[in-house]
Amino acid sequence: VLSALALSVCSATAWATTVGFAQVGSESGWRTQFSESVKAEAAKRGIELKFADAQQKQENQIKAVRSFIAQRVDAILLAPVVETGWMPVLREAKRARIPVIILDRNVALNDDSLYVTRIASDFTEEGRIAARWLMQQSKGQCSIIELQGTVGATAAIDRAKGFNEVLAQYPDAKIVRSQTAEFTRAKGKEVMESLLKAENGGKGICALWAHNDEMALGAIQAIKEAGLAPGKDMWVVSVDGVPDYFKAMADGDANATVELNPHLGGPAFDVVGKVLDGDKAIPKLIRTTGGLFTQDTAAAEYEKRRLN
Ligand code: GYE
Repeated sequence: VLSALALSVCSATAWATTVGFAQVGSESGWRTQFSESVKAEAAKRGIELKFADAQQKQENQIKAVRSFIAQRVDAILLAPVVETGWMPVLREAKRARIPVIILDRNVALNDDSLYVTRIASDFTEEGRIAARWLMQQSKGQCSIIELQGTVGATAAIDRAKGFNEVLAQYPDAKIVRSQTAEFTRAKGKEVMESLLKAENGGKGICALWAHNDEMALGAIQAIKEAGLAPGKDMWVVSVDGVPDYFKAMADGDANATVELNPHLGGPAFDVVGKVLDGDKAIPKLIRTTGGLFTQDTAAAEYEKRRLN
């Protein structure tokens, strides 16, 4: 009996997995859903999660990763704020033999042995989808205000790239103002206010293209306060598909969004399990996908999503 007890205590310890998660922050509804997905999935699988919110600052994330290494976690999940500057700390993780899994935005490295895999959507394609939709609606004639995401973040770089790639085929469509609003609702409102002022109150503007729903939701307020009707006087298109934005579409204040899957917890811990089991055949990129949503299905989609 004693030895059976000792054995079970022993194996319980051997099985407990500790994972550190260095998250960007809580700048958007999408990000919050993503954090919740990781927390819920860890709890479900009996994994001990150390969660660090970097408040959109890379220096905080680097500190978090260093502290995970010092605590000798079994694996690290990193959702990086920006692409550059990760080499030193990822080398430290490798030296400590702690596998790192990149979630969402990318890291710029010239040594891909520093991470196991990246689980992410194709941000360039999201930009293309948004632009194709807008060019169809506006018949290729459109003066656009762009609200960019965080400077240096893959989601901002690639969404702009994809959007501009499509726009380049339409000589009568152009981005007349573009500025970062850091992926937040408050900044989205503030920046949109100033861009509308700079554009004669927004009268000649055909569309708002925002790199995420959160900024679009802030900008919608600014458009209203400028005396225009968002979704009617001005097309509003963005990315993420958060419940609040479905509500805005159902209310007629926004027109379209490209959905981004926030449920990264399951796939992330699947990879953690595989890598700790010694699986060497994990692909370097695991894609999540999403599609375009518009006003016609918004009310029903909102009902489905608001409780999740
Ligand atoms: O679209 C936005 C956010 O990195 C793709 O980050 C992500 C973006 C997402 O906070 O809402």
